[in-house]
Amino acid sequence: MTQAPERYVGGGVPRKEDPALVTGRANWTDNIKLPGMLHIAFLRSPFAHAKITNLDVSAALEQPGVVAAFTGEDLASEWGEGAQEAEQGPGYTLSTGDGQSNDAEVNETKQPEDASSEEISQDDEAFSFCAWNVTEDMKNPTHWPVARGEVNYTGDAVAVVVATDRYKAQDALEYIEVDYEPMTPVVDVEQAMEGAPLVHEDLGTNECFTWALATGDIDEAFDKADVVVRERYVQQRLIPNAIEPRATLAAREPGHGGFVVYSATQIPHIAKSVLSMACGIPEHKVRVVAPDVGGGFGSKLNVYSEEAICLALARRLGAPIKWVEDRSENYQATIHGRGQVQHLEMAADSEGRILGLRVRLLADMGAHLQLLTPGMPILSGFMFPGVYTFGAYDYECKGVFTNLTPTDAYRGAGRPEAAYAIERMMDALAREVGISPVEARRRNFYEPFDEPTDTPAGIQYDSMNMQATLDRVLELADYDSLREEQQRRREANDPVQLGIGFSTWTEISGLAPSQVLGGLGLGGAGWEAASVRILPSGKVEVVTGTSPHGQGHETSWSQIAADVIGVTPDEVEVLHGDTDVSPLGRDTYGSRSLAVGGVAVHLVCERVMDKAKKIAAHMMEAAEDDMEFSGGKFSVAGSPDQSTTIQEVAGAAFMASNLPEGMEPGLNENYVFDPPNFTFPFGAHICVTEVDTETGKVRIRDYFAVDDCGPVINPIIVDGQLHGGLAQGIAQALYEGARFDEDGTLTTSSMVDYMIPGAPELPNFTLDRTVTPSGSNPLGVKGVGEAGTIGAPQAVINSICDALAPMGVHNIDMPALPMRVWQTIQDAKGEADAQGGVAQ
Ligand code: MCN
Repeated sequence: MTQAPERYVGGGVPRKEDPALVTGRANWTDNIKLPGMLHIAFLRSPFAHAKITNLDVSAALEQPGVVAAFTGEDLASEWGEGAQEAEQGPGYTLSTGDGQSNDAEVNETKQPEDASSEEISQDDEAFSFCAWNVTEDMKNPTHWPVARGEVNYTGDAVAVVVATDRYKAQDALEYIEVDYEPMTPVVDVEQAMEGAPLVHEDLGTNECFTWALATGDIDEAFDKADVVVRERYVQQRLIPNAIEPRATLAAREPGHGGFVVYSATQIPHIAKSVLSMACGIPEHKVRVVAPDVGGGFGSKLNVYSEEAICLALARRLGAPIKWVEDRSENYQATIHGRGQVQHLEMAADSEGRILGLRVRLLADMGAHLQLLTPGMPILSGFMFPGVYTFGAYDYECKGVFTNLTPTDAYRGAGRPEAAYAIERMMDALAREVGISPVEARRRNFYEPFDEPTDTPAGIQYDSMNMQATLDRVLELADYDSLREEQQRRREANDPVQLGIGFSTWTEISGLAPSQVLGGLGLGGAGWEAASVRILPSGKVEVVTGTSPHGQGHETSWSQIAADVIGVTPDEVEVLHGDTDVSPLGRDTYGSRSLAVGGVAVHLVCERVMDKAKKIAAHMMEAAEDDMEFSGGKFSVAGSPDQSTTIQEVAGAAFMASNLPEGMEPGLNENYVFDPPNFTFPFGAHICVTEVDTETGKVRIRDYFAVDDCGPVINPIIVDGQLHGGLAQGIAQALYEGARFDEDGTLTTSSMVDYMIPGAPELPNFTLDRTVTPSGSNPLGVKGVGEAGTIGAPQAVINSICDALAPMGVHNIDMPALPMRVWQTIQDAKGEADAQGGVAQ
């Protein structure tokens, strides 16, 4: 036994997860091989919008190693409640071989000769993976896992081939005969709302929903305003790039009577419910396992057609079915993030105090609604007021269908969009009123508070002290000398100008409470569960409902448990990611895991220690109230030499031969925590750029970030989360953006065309923190997983605009690639010339 120090929480405990991850010992979904396993590949639509006039998979069936091939019509009976009756398996003989993928015997699977787009029967159920009904009249088009009759975006699955290995399945796709009748695609949200062709003709509109939120008297605010600022911002679509693409393996569980689905998912618990409904398999017969998952960034906070197809085919063919996405499929058929056109109007007095904010927003849903698609602009809606308090807010968003890849949660999920817009507006306001960006912000901050405080968006922030984070970042950056340097360069007409950009931001994290989420129409609770077992030896097993895929929960939760139980983090094993092992959970997203799941771990450990204390008191023949616990030992107050260790208590609890009268043996407890409010991390960032006015090239010279996520469990992990998050935020500002041509074809369809920055493109980050505890949970913690991504883009763009302000440049759309920056400078020069100005 190692002597435990008093506290591990707050200490830089190295991540337990890393040795396996960096030495090739991780267990990715694609590493899992089951006997008789078959592989599937998808034929995907090259058209953004087309009718399928002919589809024949029979030639593919003749190809070597091909076991079966299916169209959407063939699989129609697999979905929804009635699907059980469709069970046909096993239509395939399992090999008793060595478990390799290409050793199976091939059965003939009879296919219809021509499975083209016939009329979809009236009796067919509507089908969708979407769990967020943001309004009662929201339009939710039927979303078949494999298209039936019509394709709605490039990458829509048209047919699926099953073969003995992945390459044979892929090769056979070429033999599928398919004819399309192209239809005019809708590739732009504004065009979609202006009577463009319809994405789904049966809906009669491209509008998915209108959602509104209003507080205060917005008309009065604008009537009284001395200053009105109006801007239009575009949030370009982003493509999530987890290191591990999606992957799924579904199989019958031997002896279990049910199915197991291994999936590279962030949400095994949610996937279990959704897949059970999608395939009509009773929930208790579906087990979902998330093995090691190579990142997700929100893109694996989803239940995808491909997962449901693997499960349905495992049932239909009686064989394990594996699918591993390739990178081009990832680009086309995994969700995209962002995609908003934002119109903002801000009313302020002559001193720059905000009176009201009006936001009108079009949010690109893409062709179908994925799990949470419509909820993204709703999350934005709560966050546009940012860290500023004012009297009137008027928000309206419209979800809009386009013939593009569906959108959904991508790191930040609705909050980066809002933080970007309000922070760009603050700079616009400062310019209009003639005050500095720092002063414009300070005049509108909340006074520091640590009790729930109403916001213009009708929610309550938990705690905030923006003044302290802003002061600290100004100090860290040596702000005055930066401005002096900027002035020198301006006076010297330096072709490389210095920009100083601010972002003072907050976000909504720690997703719970269930009651609020339910009130917003989300079909899913927000609590989190934890269990603890102190084993007879005193070693500890913690079971969590969170599902880490890079965030280091095994380390953080060990620290939390170790502190309460008085052991070392190495003596704690954290179990997760398997619905049989951790049956209760709401998974990992929305920077919720610590503030809900980590807190549940803390609370369950306290609960088990209450019992341990009773046992220790009984063992020491002392009153429970006199017991003290420190350094892993119970002692009686006033006699510290008389003690019993937690390990001795654990042994006694297990042996159960000397327990207090009527006490249940063992040291095992459960806890489900549903917090009273969200948590609202905040921060102040300064981005220092050097902008080459001759080439448009932007270099981030320094990036200073002072973040506040309440007390920190593990500073190494928090810094890592911030580094990754900042990189993604900077990527949106400077490099990344999905582009489609007018036919709806993705032109940034590979990593060659879609620029993901690496270390050479990124600065050294200078980080610091303030600590303002949250009242939403007993640890006072707030989330940090998305902080950098939410804080960064506006700091970068504000910085570039600041550098170019003397040339009359006030806005640059993201990504600020050199060509775009250069062109913006040329346009500003042209305008200045036209007005007889003196732009340099
Ligand atoms: N933490 C801490 N102290 C705090 C806050 C957090 O020590 N005050 C630690 C936590 O203990 C945890 C980590 O920071 O180990 C992140 O915690 P939290 O902020 O609760 O976020 P989640 O664990 O819920 O992670 C989700 C978040 C999201 S929404 C995305 S997207 C994202 C992210 O995490 N995707 C990631 N970080 C990622 N990191 C990796 N490597 N890969 C992804 O896909």
